[in-house]
This record gives sequence, C-alpha cells and structure tokens, in this order.
Amino acid sequence: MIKTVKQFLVAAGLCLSLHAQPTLGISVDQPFVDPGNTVTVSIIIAGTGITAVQWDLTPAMTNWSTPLANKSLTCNANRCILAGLNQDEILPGVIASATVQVSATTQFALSAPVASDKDGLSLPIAAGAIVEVALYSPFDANKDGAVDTADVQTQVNMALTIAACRDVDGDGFCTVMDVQRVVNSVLGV
Ligand SMILES: [Ca+2]
Ligand SMILES: [Ca+2]
Repeated sequence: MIKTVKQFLVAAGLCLSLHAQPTLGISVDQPFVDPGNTVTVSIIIAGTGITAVQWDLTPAMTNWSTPLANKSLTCNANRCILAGLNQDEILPGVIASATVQVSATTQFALSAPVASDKDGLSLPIAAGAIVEVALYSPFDANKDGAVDTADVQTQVNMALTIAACRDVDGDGFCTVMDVQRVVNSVLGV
C-alpha cells in the first residue's frame, strides 16, 4: 500500500513537473570563488512553446553571448532580449551566458521575465531564485569553507613553495607574514 501511494506521489510529481509553469533561472559555474576572480553566469530556460524571451538581470553585465544559432541576443544595461527572424521554439537549457568578476557583488537576481509564443502572444513565465556566490575568506588557505589550524599548515606550505601561493597580505608573495595573518585569524586576534 505504501509503495502504491509512493508510486502515485511520484507520478503526480512527474505530471506537475511536466506541466509546471515555464521558468527563467540563473546558474553559476562555481559556488565559491576568491574575491576578484570570475564566474560564468548562465540564463536557463525551462518550459516549452517559447519563441522569444526577455529578462532583467541585476547586476547589469556585459559580454553576453548565446549558444543558440537561430536567435540573437541583445542587451542594454540590465535588460536582455533573445529573439530571432523565425518562429523557432527555444528549447529548454542554457540560452545566454556571461563572465563577470566577483568582488563586492555576489548576488545575481533575474526579474521581469517576459516570454512570447510564435504568434507574439504572452506565455506565463516565472523568474528563478536569486543565486549567490560565496567568497572564500583570504585566510581559508585550503578553501574548505572554514578557517582553522589546517590553514596554517597550508599557508606554511605556500611559503615553502610546496603549495601554490595564495597571497594574504597582497604583497604578491607567500611569506611568513601571510602565515602570521592566518595564525591571527585562527586565534581570533
Ligand atoms: Ca580552511
Ligand atoms: Ca604575502
């Protein structure tokens, strides 16, 4: 009986997902980055029957491109429009992507999505969730998300040139000064 109920729920869930409202979402290629490094932000469409689509993305980004050969992507400030000289349906998947340097800006939010069918009629479409990129602490030498004694050892290895350098104090080198800064962070002083 339990199995039957489970099967029903799975089937119901499948039906719901098959008939879910189209969504325009965001993904990033890495959830953690060092400040100043870049991430690739992709716009992903889920749903069918869409011929053209537009959206606003915060922050505004440049250098957008699309993998779709039959549609053109045009952006101005926060807004992008993806359309083509045809009535082809945009298939589910990545429809646009851009690379951005991550510093103070770590949140990406899509809003005001508008979708058109092949006749120029509105198709309801929802915006996906806000996506956030987390920044590694400069003291998290081994990049495991925590600052502890293991990072001191890793930073020592960097100063000894055993491990690739990740400079803490910004002087361009890995030395005992960087080790001391990691130590201080571990000690909370
Ligand atoms: Ca760590
Ligand atoms: Ca240094």
